[in-house]
Amino acid sequence: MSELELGITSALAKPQPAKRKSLPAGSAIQILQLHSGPKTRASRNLKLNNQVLRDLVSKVGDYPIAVIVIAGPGRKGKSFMLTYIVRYLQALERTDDGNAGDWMDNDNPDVVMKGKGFTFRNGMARTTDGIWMWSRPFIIKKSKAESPLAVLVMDTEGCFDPYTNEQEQSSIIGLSLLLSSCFIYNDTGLINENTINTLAQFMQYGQIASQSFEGKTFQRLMFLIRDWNTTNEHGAAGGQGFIRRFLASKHGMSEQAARNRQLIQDNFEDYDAYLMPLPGKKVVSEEFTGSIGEMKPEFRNHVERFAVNLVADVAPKRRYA
Ligand SMILES: Nc1nc2c(ncn2[C@@H]2O[C@H](COP(=O)(O)OP(=O)(O)OP(=O)(O)O)[C@@H](O)[C@H]2O)c(=O)[nH]1
Ligand SMILES: [Mg+2]
Repeated sequence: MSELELGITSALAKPQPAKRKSLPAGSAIQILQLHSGPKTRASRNLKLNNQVLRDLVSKVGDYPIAVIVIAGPGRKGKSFMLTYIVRYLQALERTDDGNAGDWMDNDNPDVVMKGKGFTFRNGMARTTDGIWMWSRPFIIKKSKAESPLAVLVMDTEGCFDPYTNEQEQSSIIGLSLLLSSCFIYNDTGLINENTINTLAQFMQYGQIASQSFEGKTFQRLMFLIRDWNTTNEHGAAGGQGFIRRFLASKHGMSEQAARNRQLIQDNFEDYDAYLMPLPGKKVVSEEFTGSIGEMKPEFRNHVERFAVNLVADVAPKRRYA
């Protein structure tokens, strides 16, 4: 078990809640670096920022912890979406009944979001390096009746690009899967077989791990599909149709493809998809500041709904046996 896992799992083993306390705003902070060695073609070295991680875990206190992680190919809006999830969690922290109201601040559509969350940027160059987390948990209540929950948010380097080799990719996806109680897999269009293969490999490890405790190894898988224009149906409703078709074994499919799909279904307690519409020209321009005023209204509405739906279903990370 890595130190990162140990840190989070030992926090998970603590007793249950107390009163909510207010914490400073926080910022994105790197917890795992991938350093290039002298041989540029060799794998980069993994370096865990232990101190940062310890500080972070110490802020969780006695609350149950949920961990939202986003992963997937590079340059597909992962950090941008997490920035809005952070904005929503910050608003939720300010309420006690799970209703964050107009948290996107529709009366002020020009609020710049660049610099207020995880770094997002246009262009071809990779932006997120290694693994980042918000420097503190968000202590939220999903409704008046529910007890507070500490939510950790984690952003990861893009995978499946020419700069991330297989070993690095496995480290990022493996850690993301193991640590998350909600794993968002972010991609555009239809999910390709390479991705399914990679996920399925981890499901096999998961099956071995799950022999030591009851239930499925992984909790929630959310496929977040950007720029969906294959059909007109978007959001969670569109996502349901997508996931049904995507995970079904079809006549003519290779044995491996069918097996991979079964592994995903067998190892996650819950899986879902959300289809995002195109964001509009300004969002993909160099000048994009992240404000809602620059987004196409339909896209803006889906960013809001996605964040709200995701957090509504987020569950505490189950303890490891
Ligand atoms: N086409 C498209 N672009 C988007 C969408 N959401 C955000 N973007 C833009 O995509 C660009 C890249 O966003 P990032 O959040 O930095 O992407 P990333 O996946 O985190 O990139 P890496 O960290 O390099 O892996 C930004 O300019 C965003 O404004 C979307 O749904 N579709
Ligand atoms: Mg990023």
